[in-house]
Amino acid sequence: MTTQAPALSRTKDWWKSAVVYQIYPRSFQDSNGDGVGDIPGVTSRLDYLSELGIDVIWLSPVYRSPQVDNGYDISDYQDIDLMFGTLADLDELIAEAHAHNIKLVMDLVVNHTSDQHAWFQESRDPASPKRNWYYWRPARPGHEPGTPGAEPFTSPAAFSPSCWTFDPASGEYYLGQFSPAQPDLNWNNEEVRQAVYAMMRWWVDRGVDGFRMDVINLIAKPDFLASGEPIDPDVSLYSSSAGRNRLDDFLAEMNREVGLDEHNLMTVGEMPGATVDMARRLTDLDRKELNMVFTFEHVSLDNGRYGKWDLNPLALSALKKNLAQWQYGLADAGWNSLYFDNHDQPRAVTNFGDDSPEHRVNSAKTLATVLHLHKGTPYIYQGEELGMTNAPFATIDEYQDVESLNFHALATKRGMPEADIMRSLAAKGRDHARTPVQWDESEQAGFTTGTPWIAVNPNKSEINAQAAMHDRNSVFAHFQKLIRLRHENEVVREGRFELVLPNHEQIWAFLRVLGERRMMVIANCSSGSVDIPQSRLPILEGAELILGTHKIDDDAVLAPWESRILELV
Ligand code: TEU
Repeated sequence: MTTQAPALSRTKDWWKSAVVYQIYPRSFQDSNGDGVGDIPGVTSRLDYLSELGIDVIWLSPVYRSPQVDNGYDISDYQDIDLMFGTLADLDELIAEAHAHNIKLVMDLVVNHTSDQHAWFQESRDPASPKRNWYYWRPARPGHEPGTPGAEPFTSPAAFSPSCWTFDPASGEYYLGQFSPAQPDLNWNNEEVRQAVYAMMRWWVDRGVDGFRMDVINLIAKPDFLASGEPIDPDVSLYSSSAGRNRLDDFLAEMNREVGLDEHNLMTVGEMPGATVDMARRLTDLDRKELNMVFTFEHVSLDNGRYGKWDLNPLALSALKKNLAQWQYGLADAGWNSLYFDNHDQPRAVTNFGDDSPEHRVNSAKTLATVLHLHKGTPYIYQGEELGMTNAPFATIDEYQDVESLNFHALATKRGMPEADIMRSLAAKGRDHARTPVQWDESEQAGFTTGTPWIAVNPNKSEINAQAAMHDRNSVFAHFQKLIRLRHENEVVREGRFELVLPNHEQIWAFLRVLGERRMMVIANCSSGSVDIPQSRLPILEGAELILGTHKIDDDAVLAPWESRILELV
């Protein structure tokens, strides 16, 4: 028997005033000394999260998994991986979180399963009724199955050279857009959809408050795949959008069948490639599909033509205009999610700020100020509230992530110099977000009594939660104030957004307007001081300072990484 978690009341649109905190469990807190974070570890830190003031936890996957992609390869959706604990531990987490007035949102990874999932194992038999639960295709005509170049067509996967993997037992290939250990489910098959909805209802009954949906736009495949017709070997997975419009049908059906809207559950769809128009449509509440979308646009602005590893400089004007475009696009219908950081991204303070000892604290605070004063639902990624930085990994042995290792192997094969590969990894590797949360200055930063699965960042001596909680000027203290401000101030929640000084390359400034009330954020996103171009701004005289990062010496000048939130009169 399991203990049912007491439900927290969920009013309509409650998530519009909420701040979400993402937990990547394997790196959050270990409770049993095996070096891997776990669910009891999360439960033990709920007081800390209450102190921070967040409303919702989004828990990255804790389901049964071979851990090829750290849990984003699920072999059983209705059980917990032993490394993270048990279902009883999860029930306790839900109950305890609710007792702390914190809701809990599960990660839903249903574009693909693990290749170890029972569904896929059955599907490998061509005679199985589950054969059509995945995408199985014969070799390219005229080619010997399993030989180089015999894949049905050529498209790379995110974490391996090809999205097709040959299965010798049945002589055919299966599709996996991430790694061969993550075969894509066939959403055109009604049985697949109903199995997923049943699983989601089971979690809703267990007391969870919503779902973060992994790469959910990818469930809608182009027609040439969906139809089962012979495939033109010259197509690429991304060459056709026909058929992808079934996404709306799938999401509306899921909403109805699981009762997402009916139970006021929170939903956020992660969508690589989503545009503003698409997000507005999918998050228009009248359509009853999703509440929010995670866009990739603002975190891809510095991608070169070969993708994320191809490093390019990022202009502040490009970043703020991109966020503004989403603010304008979703002003009247739909809703934004706001993030700089997650488990796939480099640390925000390193990527967008200045993580040198001189500027780290102020740049972490100012980035947070800017993000949290936009309209939408802000997401904090574990450690962001401490201003944690990228790791100083210098050799490939220190990296663990399947994406990084695949990039290293491919780039080495193509002849890219090791130093260049390491520079890309140092800037963009996903492991930077995955080093253990720094709780204190002890050897393993209070994360584990054992050997951590990935090295602790040595800067835990300066950057840790214990120190931050005793420092009134810490990044943590600033996040507390920003969260409180959102809870208490309706202009922050509801105000219309307006970007000012769009082309300024140091200052990020914008207005939030609600009725007669006007707030202005003015932030120096550079490591040098800058004059405020007063003549090009609304009148600041007499404005009340709601929250600032610095003691103000000169009204007309912003210190490096100084930001001010003002209420205009
Ligand atoms: O990420 C989707 C996604 O597009 C990323 O994998 C992205 O391609 C990559 O991180 C950018 O370099 C989601 C999860 O957030 C990620 O952790 C998983 O690995 C992935 O899906 C597969 O489930």
